Amino acid sequence: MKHSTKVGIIGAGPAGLTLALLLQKRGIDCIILENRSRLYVESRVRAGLLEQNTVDLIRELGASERLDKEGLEHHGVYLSFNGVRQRVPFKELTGGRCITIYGQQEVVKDLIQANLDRGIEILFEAHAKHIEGTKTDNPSIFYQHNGEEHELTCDFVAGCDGYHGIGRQHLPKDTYNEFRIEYPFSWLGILANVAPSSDELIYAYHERGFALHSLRSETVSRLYIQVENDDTVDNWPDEKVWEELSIRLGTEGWSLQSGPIFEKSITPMRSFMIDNMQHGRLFLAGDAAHIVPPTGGKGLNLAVADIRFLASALTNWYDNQDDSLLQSYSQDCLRRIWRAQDFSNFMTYLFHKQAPHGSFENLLQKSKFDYIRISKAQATTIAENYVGLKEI
Ligand code: FAS
Ligand code: PHB
Repeated sequence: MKHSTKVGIIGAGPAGLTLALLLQKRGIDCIILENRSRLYVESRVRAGLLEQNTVDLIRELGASERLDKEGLEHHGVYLSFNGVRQRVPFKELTGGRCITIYGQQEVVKDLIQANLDRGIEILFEAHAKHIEGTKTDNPSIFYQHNGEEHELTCDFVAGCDGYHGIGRQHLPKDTYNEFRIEYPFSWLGILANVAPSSDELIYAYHERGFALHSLRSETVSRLYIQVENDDTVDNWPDEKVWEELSIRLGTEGWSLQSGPIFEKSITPMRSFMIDNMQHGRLFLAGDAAHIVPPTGGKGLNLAVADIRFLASALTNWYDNQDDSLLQSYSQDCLRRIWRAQDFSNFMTYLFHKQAPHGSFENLLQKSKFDYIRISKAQATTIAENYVGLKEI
């Protein structure tokens, strides 16, 4: 079947779903092609930290009813180094900006429901196979759905299809530079039915390795452990997970509550990006163009930040036949992407075990940690990057 729309969106993750809602709000038709089922994308456990900008956008889109009810607004974060814990009061240091803890799968559920309620077409289990004509005025996405081949012709293609999608593959190699760090460690992430042992997140360096205490609700905790890249969840029975977390997160006068773990997965840590996110009528957004190590809690938030620029650029083109924002799209996004890459890399090197305990490199880590405690300027730097800069 051949059909058409104004903007063809590949991917129903945070990027694709927010783009569709912003376009619909401005009267621009679009269709989302998503290769997984609705159930799959709504149950995929990933991020959990929403920056102020992201919460503001979801509210602006009128899709924040559950988020406002169930999201956990945080005003500070704990940083720990070998059992010494300090708190960074980011609300106080940033003039009131906060983060909200709310699982990415909940965000995706809310955004999908909002898209469907507003009549936006999302084709689930529709696998985009290739894109043609991006240097013409009507590119096409060729996709497979219900065992049949289809063609979606559009004015623009939005590659919101993540790190493993086809969007980035469509960019000619000589149109961008690629930057990459593959870190020598991964994260074992768990979800457990146990009340959080801390009211705010705890990022901890320990000589045995990094650990992060996050949460999802008053009864569900989300925690992470630094593991080797070749480690597997089979090596981590619940008892061992809780014992290791308790050691790495421990501090005087505090104890970690344990409980039944119902989700366990290992995610590699990488920094990745390209310095051009467009080719003709194809525009990339989110993980399709960049990956940050989750230590800064930036992945989902960067995806949404790209979309703000892309939606404005497309609106400007349809409303005023002005392509200036489309031309500057990549450069506009890259300012925030570089900032998020730097902060995520800083937090990753600060909190992960990479050098022998007591080595010069390790003592430099400790010096960075101590500096946050004694310097309001450095604490403010951490705070404003963590909650996300309002403008950049
Ligand atoms: P997404 O990957 O979310 O969405 C892309 C969508 O495109 C997917 O639904 C995919 O099925 C679809 N797609 C791909 N190819 C397609 C094709 N050919 N045709 C049709 N559809 C196609 N970030 C954090 O901040 N904190 C975390 O703790 C964290 N943990 C993560 C754990 C894992 C395992 C992963 C993979 C990522 C994690 N992230 C984390 C990053 C994550 O939250 C991303 O930044 C966020 O999902 C980016 O959103 P999108 O750009 O929309 O990409
Ligand atoms: C999470 O709650 O999943 C989370 C929070 C902060 C991070 C990474 C993940 O930096």
